[in-house]
Amino acid sequence: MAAGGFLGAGTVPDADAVTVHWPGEGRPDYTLRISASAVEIAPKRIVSAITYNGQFPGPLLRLQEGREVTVEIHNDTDAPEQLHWHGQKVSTDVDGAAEEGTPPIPAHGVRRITFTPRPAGLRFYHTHSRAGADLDRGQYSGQVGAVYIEAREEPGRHDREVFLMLKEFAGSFSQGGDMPQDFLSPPTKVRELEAAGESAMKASLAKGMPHGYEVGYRYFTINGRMLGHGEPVRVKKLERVLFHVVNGSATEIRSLALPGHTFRVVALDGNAVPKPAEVPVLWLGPGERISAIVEMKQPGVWVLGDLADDDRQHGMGMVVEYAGRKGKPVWTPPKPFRWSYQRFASQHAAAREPDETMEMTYTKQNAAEQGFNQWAINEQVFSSGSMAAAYHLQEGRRYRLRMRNSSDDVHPIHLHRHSFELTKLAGQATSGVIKDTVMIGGYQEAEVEFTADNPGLTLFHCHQQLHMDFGFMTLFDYA
Ligand SMILES: [Cu+2]
Repeated sequence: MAAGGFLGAGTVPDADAVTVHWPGEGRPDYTLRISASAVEIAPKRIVSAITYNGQFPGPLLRLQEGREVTVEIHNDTDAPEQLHWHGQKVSTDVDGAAEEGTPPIPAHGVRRITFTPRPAGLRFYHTHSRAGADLDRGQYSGQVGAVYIEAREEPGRHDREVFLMLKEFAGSFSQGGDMPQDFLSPPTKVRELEAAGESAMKASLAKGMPHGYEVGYRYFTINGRMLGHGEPVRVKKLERVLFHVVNGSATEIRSLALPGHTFRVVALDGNAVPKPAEVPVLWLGPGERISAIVEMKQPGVWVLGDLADDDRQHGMGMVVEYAGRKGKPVWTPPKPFRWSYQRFASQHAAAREPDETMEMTYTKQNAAEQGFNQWAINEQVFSSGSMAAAYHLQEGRRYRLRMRNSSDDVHPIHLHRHSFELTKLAGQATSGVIKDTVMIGGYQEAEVEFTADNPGLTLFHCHQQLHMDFGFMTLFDYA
């Protein structure tokens, strides 16, 4: 495998540093080992988590588009595991979702898979196990790592790359939470969805139900280190740094700002956007990725951090230090700013009308399942006991998903093994932005379109672990 590019401050360790196997002779290209490990997130502050190769984040896998790789996955834990290749167009046998029929990596066992990485860009890998009420399982654990698939020709208008993995540790349950819900643009809500959602919530509370459980965290990290406790990103004036940001959180929406600087967003979920644009703040739901170039033109020592003061003060940030500059890292909050995918979209209308439109309404039943909110798509609560596909695809046809969110929560909606195009957000038509995970705002509508080009069972779910674990999931199959 090619050596993995710049390996400096703030970057995720490259897999080559930890892999003992090399291609050829039937040896895998990469070996990943799932095991319980100690992660030192700050000096003498150690959390225990299930990780890949004893480290957090897992090793950065740099793959080449179209060049087959073999990965051997060992599971040293007591429970079967699934390793999902998020954002890649792979087969169900490899994808890493029990619901699609991917064989598990058995407890204390091993599984070897071979696949052809595609499409190019920033992807990631993570566990796809259900956690339910167990905050040591699923993506609450440390099973997250970045994948970068190099295109045959990489555009090289930056000086270097820095990978950032955003992740919380030490979760606990609370009733009600403080998740940001009001940062998406356009803000237009659908009155009918709001009325239905609010009256369902009122009825539940009137019956004496408490609010459903949410998860809060004690520690916040970027690349496994709390703010101030990792190596700073060391930069030089006028350097152009390409940040590859992955929201590896199980449940949290994250924001990032760097005082005095702007982010030129060049790719969303690893896919180049039609219209790169500069923004002061990045927002990412669980599972989303952003690639953005920052031109370093404000010498100083800065905090690259989350807008939420409490989360940043508990670690969600990283120091950016210019050469020759010393002192306490500076944070200043950016001016109010709303996140809009359309900012990076094409000016042209969609090129092709879909062959079929599928309707979906998302509803929440407050605290309905042992104190957890229960989620439904068109009134169907997914459970792994009833796994028949609810939606049927025909290869080659193009589908529109019309999604209506009848809850006040923002949902990062994820489609496996396919990419989709954003075509309408909160009533506004858009085109050209290709993603695999999209946030739909509270009481909002969104439409995405995709071509059925990868036969086999295809999982679709909200990427918020509490939501997917308590019903917010469905399956597509191919006729
Ligand atoms: Cu959700």
